[in-house]
Amino acid sequence: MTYIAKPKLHHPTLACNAIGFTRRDYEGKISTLCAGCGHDSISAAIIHACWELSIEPHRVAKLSGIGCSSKTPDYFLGQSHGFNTVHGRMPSVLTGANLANRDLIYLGVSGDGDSASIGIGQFVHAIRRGVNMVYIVENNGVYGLTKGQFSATADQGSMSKKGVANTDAPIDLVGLAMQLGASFVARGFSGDKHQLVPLIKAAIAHRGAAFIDVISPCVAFNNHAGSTKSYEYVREHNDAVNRLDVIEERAPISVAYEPGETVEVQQHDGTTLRLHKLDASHDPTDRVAAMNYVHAHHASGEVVTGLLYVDGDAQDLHQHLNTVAVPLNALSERELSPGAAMLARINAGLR
Ligand SMILES: Cc1ncc(C[n+]2csc(CCOP(=O)(O)OP(=O)(O)O)c2C)c(N)n1
Ligand code: SF4
Ligand SMILES: [Mg+2]
Repeated sequence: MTYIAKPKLHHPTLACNAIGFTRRDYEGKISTLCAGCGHDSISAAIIHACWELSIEPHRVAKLSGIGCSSKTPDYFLGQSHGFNTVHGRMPSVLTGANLANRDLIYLGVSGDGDSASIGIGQFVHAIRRGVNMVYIVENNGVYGLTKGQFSATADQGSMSKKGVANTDAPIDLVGLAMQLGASFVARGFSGDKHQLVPLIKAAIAHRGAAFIDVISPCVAFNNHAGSTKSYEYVREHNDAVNRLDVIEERAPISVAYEPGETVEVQQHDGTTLRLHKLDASHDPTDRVAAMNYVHAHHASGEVVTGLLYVDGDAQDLHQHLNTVAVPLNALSERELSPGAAMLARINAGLR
């Protein structure tokens, strides 16, 4: 495969973040996706979010499966760790990497085929275990890479490019994630960067399983009349429940807001999520209400976007397992093998 190298030089006046990096420093290779593919906009949003958070690229591990969506980690964070797994196996590889080195920021990027079909068992267990990660599904309702077959997230009755209607019931990944115990659940739209960038920033700051379903139109196979994952359909049926600001610990918190219009959620790392409610009926800290809200609006043909549910006090897999604070891959041989006397004591305790 040939790659076109990106020029490394950039304009000297490009803004730098707190650690001296420009946005270009968070880019990857040149994308080979179709022009206009929603997935490229999601890559741009990830780059923007990491730059704004001043994340050191070497602290990020990006993992994916197979699909056009799963190719995208090649197109952002070129200085980060990366692993492209077998189709649908990203969640278990990410879980293992996270257990071995808890100090990295884990970013799982997947598609609706990768996560809702072949990888659904993996998706389900990584979410219910509370793996500390940002799990993004770039959801276009089709298997883009293999030429547009319906995926398991395609709405019943939605039409293929050739005019065939999908007869199967859809899997709603945000509803499933909430039911499974994800502690941060959001839905975005690749065409709405203003909403998506803060969602990604908030998900990175969150400890626990953070899931973002991003509707991402496939311009080649699923962007026509009759598709519920097209740019036009989502723009016309989008119900944005809130707008989000992520206020970092070091920034002063201003309090200029009207009571009743804004909810603030503290996260474990000291960041504050400020949610500007557009619809006062949605409370993102009430999981059952959030599930009902999403299902009721889906039934009336609306795509609910925004931060749907968050638990600011969530615990992650390491806390569940009571692992040591030092990353397991940094433990010395002596710590990993405490000797025959200790083994005899452990064995005695099990008799
Ligand atoms: C084990 C295995 N089965 C099937 C395939 C063929 N395959 C490649 S990508 C893909 C679906 C990708 O769909 P999705 O995850 O939605 O990604 P998109 O291309 O739509 O972004 C399939 C079925 C494969 N690569 N490996
Ligand atoms: S086939 Fe669809 S999903 Fe794949 S790159 Fe093209 S537009 Fe994107
Ligand atoms: Mg897809």
